[in-house]
Amino acid sequence: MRVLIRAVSLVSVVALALTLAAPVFAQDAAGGSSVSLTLDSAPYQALPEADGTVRLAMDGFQTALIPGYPVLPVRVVDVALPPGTRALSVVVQEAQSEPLGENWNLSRVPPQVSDDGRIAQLELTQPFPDAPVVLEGTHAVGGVVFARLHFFPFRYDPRTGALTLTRRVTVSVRYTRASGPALPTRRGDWESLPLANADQAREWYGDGPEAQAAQGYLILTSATLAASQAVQNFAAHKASLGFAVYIATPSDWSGFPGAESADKIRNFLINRYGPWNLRYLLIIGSASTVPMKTTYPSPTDHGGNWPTPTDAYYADLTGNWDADGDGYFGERGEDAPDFAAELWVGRIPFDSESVVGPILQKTMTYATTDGDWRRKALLAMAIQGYTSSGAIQTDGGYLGEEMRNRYLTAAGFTTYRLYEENPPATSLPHERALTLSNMTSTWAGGYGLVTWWGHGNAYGAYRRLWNGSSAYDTPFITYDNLSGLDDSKPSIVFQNSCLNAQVGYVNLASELLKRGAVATVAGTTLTWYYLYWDSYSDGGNATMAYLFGQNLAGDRDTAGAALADAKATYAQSYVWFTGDVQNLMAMTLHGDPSVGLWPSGVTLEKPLSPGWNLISFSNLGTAVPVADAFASIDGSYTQVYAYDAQAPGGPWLHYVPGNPSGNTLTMVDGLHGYWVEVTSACTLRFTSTTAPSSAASIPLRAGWNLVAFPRMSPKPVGEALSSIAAQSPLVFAADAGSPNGWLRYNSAAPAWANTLATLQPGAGYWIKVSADTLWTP
Ligand SMILES: [Ca+2]
Ligand SMILES: [Ca+2]
Ligand SMILES: [Ca+2]
Repeated sequence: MRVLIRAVSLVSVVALALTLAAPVFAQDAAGGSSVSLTLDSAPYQALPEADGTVRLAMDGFQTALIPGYPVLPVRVVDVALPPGTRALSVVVQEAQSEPLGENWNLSRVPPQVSDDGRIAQLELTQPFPDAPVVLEGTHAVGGVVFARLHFFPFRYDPRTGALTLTRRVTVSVRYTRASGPALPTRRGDWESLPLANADQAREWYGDGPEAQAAQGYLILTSATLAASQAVQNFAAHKASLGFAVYIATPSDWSGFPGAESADKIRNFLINRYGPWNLRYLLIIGSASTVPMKTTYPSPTDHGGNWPTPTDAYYADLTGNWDADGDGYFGERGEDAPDFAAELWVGRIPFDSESVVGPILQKTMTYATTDGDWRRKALLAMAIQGYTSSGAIQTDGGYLGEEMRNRYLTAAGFTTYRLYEENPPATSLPHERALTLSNMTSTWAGGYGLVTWWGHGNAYGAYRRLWNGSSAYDTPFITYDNLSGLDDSKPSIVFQNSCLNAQVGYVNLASELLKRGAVATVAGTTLTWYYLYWDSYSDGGNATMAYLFGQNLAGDRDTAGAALADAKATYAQSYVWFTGDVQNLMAMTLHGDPSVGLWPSGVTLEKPLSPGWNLISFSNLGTAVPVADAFASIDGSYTQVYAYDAQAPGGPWLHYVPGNPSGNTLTMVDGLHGYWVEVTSACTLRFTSTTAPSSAASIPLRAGWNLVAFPRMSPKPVGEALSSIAAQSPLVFAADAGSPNGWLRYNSAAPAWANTLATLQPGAGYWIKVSADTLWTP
């Protein structure tokens, strides 16, 4: 043991930064094409652990979380491919490798476990990996196609303990034309992807934004519910908030191809994705009315606790979910389900109007009101298990601490922590003991976000306790304990436990939707966690819970987007075992996917003076028709202008109310500024459900741009422009009270020469920059 520790005291051997060469295209002999790229390793450390093993860590790399395997750094690299293609293979062209000696005693990845006692712990017996770069598969968002590669800078031979470092490797990703029609590409689809060759993606797929139709919101339900007042009212509410709303019933999808209803539904969605500009999908109905798709994460065992019903089948419209054609969908390694989602999906799993109606009513109220309680998070974290001697093995409190310390506090959330106090109690700071009565009485106070980690079944979620000689479970929440929750302050919940949304049973997730929650994520089957989890990067279901909260609270995503993005990230970085595929399939959203912790109906009020006013829709995330945006001043305005230096018919786009055929400006968005002429003093009021993200950016062209200020709080102009300081911005704001009608800010001028101090929500601005750039205020 001593010898090994001495042998690994070398640190930071490699000083190369990770860089990616611009992809080079080459026609290969087989007639296909390829993308070439070069991957570099980074400085690494060999860290001695208390048990005498060493843990390899490489800057900017993560760990390949294969349960039981040695800890080996890996980098996941997503590479854009041209439209209409798929990856065939990865070929190593050139590699620079060096041996690092033998007898390395590497640390192991902890086992992954599930509530039914299954333990995943694999044994590595042959050298791994076969090649330094491995093709994981092809993925797509809409028409945007990318290959996913795994770059392993170390190769390990468990027979001798020999370790080899690949300093640099050049590979080509061979691709070919994909069979079948591709989905349409939407501008903006690829920008959110972590692509290694973003410049190439821009060339193939263009860049945004462009004026587009209203976001499509589709409701799938029974014919009876479709005709009900509750669903009709809800559809009208969504339409009033800017969505293009569609309702479909079995007669709409029954004619589509497919062996079973779920396949017909998915083919219907694929058919409607482009024409309806679909983004949100709300299923209203139980799984017997609108079925889930049953998937089989394990390719070798289609029975036991593996079959997993999922709505993820409707979120991804590009993957080949039964690539091997054996009738078992979603098998890891043999099929190609894709968790880069096209649609953000939620389900209200009830069939009667008397149950659905109040849930929809609650959802509508939630969408258009706000309260400080929504920025409060309740973190209820049980201990998951103990060693045979009664020591804590996995304390769920670490999930609460990671959420709190890494994003909740920074996002302005207050937290309340319920952790385990039964001996051996948690060592982590918390407010109160996790018990059933503390959980219900605390939650009754109203929390925007509730996240728990415990064991579970359809009935409840459970603490695991130690009685001195063995472990036993007791609930901290069940569906018989929800009556005290305040349904006027409904939470968005992540139920990180097994079976809380078990299909075919009354279950905790669906009962929460009736009382206590406006939206909730829960497992339709068993889910998996890693023993000793104490960091968000440790993977398993707790990492998915962490990511969901981060998207919801940190990025202000809607619940549907937060789950889709959490799964996309999880699929990118944390799928190393069959249990991970089961986690991705099992975790399902109940509730309207378009609700978020901030009200989706954010209202902008902007007083206007007679004559010309320069305004913007700072609260608008998705384009809406001009008439809708200015509906509140209908009759008081005569015309609207927008300016786009790149517009083909000249830079000025024009809109006159009641003149539909002659207008070159048809939609307004939250990124442009607008000149509006009004005949009398009035106030523009506009409520948007599609608030822009707190990180929304505006592409600027060299020269003049007429833009929005896409934030709902004022910001000092210097701070707001810091992301484009290198492009020497010059800003003008219309101001009737100023001598020449303008306030000015020139980044190159001394402070005394500038009259514009603050950028304001609802105002429009002229900004001149020296080069094309992206402005993140
Ligand atoms: Ca198979
Ligand atoms: Ca299959
Ligand atoms: Ca997809």
